[in-house]
Parts: sequence; structure tokens; C-alpha cells
Amino acid sequence: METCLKGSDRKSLRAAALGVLLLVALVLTGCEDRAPQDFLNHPIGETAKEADRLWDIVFAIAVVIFVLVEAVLVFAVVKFRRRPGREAAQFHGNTRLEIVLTLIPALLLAGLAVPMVSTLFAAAEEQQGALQIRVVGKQFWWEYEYMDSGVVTANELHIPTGTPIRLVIEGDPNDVIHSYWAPRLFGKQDVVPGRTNFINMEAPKPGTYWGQCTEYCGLSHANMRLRVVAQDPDEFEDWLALQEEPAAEPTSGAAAEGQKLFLENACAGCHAIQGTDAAARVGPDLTHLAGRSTFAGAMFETNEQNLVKWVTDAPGVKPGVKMPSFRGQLTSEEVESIVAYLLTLE
Ligand code: HEC
Ligand SMILES: [Cu+2]
Repeated sequence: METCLKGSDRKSLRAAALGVLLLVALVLTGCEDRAPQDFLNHPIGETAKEADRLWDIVFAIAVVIFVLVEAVLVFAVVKFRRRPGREAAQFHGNTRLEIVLTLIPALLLAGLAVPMVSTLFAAAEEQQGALQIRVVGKQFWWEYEYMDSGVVTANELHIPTGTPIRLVIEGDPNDVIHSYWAPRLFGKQDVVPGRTNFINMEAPKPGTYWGQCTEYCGLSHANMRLRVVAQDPDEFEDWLALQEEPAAEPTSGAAAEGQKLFLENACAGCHAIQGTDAAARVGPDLTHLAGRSTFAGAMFETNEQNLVKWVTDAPGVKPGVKMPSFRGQLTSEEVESIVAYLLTLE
């Protein structure tokens, strides 16, 4: 009898082992404890906790079913395997068995629908005195408008802790479908052009919660991120008061030159800076850009280097973006002046 493996067998064995190792590594990434978007790990918003609880219930039931079905399958495979001189029983259908196997899943699903539907209704309930913020999804960034004060900002949503928040999710009629989701705080809500949806939520403690567009919306869908910054109510009021102020006037020569270039070039045709003539809303409001820790759909940290790259050639660093490249139109000195100005907009 041949006992040693042939060369080709050894090769495929090694390939299989490598495949298993890769799979194990992939599965282990699910154990990462500090994943900022993982609602299964540390949900803190009420609806996120409910979703997590429902997931636990469904997962437990699924595990029991999986184990039972696999046990019966393995038993049948072993017990009724082909053996010489034995033939399988020949029959057609088993009505009683089919009814039982249809009833069990139907009852399970009907049972699960009870907590699911009641969670949906609870999540949809509007709370008295909620702070209303309009959220508009655009390729590939988020616009926020604080409905009482009229403050407009982008990408980083500031909210006070311990306060009911009602997000009025509007789809821009000239844009595509997006979906708004900060997993640790609340469940997903689609952003549908021409329609209004709502998210009710509350952040119990301060922190920065990450989020992401979760409806494929074009080339930079994966770069359409967001942050929810929950602050103590006092801090939030200070932040809001600052947002209501017009933009700071440039103090240095370079920033003054940058402001002039901004207003003379196409920038002012797409962006607003309160206190200047720039009042367009095609792109994000830049009045307090430098007060945001990230820009371009929370993709880049706000600093000089990143802004120079962005203003020079936005499509080069964020594919499919709706801001044109200014390469060849602005000299690098001009870009630097514009960025010097942008960095004064705190
Ligand atoms: C045709 C319209 C258009 C023009 C012209 C334009 N932008 Fe933009 N800009 C956008 C859009 C749209 C975004 C959002 C892109 C994204 O994040 O996907 C943006 C984003 C930005 C951002 C990041 C804002 C944030 O908070 O995320 C800055 C800064 C910026 N533009 C500066 C400029 C400057 C400076 C100029 C002129 C040199 C300019 N833009 C010209 C449309 C434009
Ligand atoms: Cu999107």
C-alpha cells in the first residue's frame, strides 16, 4: 500500500491549510474590541441597544437550529450511508412531516415579529421637546441644519448629551439614495430623494461616535463617513453659539489674499462663508471649517497638508467627488494662501 503523499497532494494540502488559516484570521478580526462602528460590541443609544438585543435573540435561536439540523444531517449521512446489499427505502412525500417542518419556522418567525415590530414602533415614537436637526445626504457628504437656529454645518454632527434628538432625514431631489447610520447610537435610516424620514435618538454620554453611509451611492460611497460628537449641554451651547457667528475676518496677509482668491474663483459659486459674498450651497458651508476635526465626509483630518491636496485636486484624493480639480488653474502659492484663509475659519 502507498503511504507517502504524492507531490501534488502535498501541494493541495498546503493550499488548503493556508486557506483555513486565512479564514480563521478573517473570523478573528470580528473580535476587535475597539472597532468604532461596531454596534454589536458597545451600543449606547437606546435603539442601538434594542437592535443588539434582538440580534442576540435571533442569534441564539439560529445557533440552536443550526446544531439540531447539522446533528440530524450527520446522523443520517452516517446511519444511511451506502453499504453493499442495502437499498434505500423508496417513497414519495410525507404530509405530516412537511406540515411540521412548515409550521415550526412559521411560528418562530411570527414569534420574532412581536419584539421586532414593537421595537420599530418604539424607535419611531417622537419625543416631546426634541432638538430637531435636518440631515441631507449628498454625494459624498452630509449637510446638517439646526432647525431652530438655522445653523448649517457638514459631516460632524454635534449634539447635546441626555437630550432627545430628532433627525429629519431629507433626500436631496437631485441626488441619489444614501443611508444614515452611526451604529453605536441608532439604527440605519435611508435617505431617499424627495422624501423625509426620521431618526429619534439620544446620546447618554459624551463622545465621538463614528458613522458611515450604508447605501451604495457611487464611487466614493465608502468615503462618505460621518461623526456624531456628543457634548455636555453647556459645551454644546457654546459650540452652537460659535456656529451662529459669521466667519472670522482674515488677520494675516496670506489669509487676506486667500479670501480674495476664494471669492474671485469658482469656490464662491459652490460654497458659503457667512459674512462674505460666498453664499452657494452646492458644497459644504465653510464658515467654521477649521472647527471641524475632519472634512470631505470625515475622510481627512483637517490640517494644512490635507487641505492643500484637496484644494489642488479634490477628485485626485476622493474619487468621483463633485468638486473640480484646480490643478493648472491655481498656482501652488495661490492654493497655500487659500488654505491659510480656510484654516482661520474656526
Ligand atoms: C462645482 C462646485 C465646487 C467648486 C467650484 C468648489 N467646491 Fe469645494 N466642495 C464641493 C463639494 C460638492 C464638496 C464636498 C465633497 C465631498 O466631501 O464629497 C466640497 C468640499 C470642499 C471642502 C471640504 C468641506 C468639508 O467640510 O468637508 C473644502 C475645504 C472645499 N470644498 C474648498 C473649496 C475651495 C477652496 C474651492 C475653490 C478653489 C472649491 N472648494 C471649489 C464643491 C465645489
Ligand atoms: Cu452615500
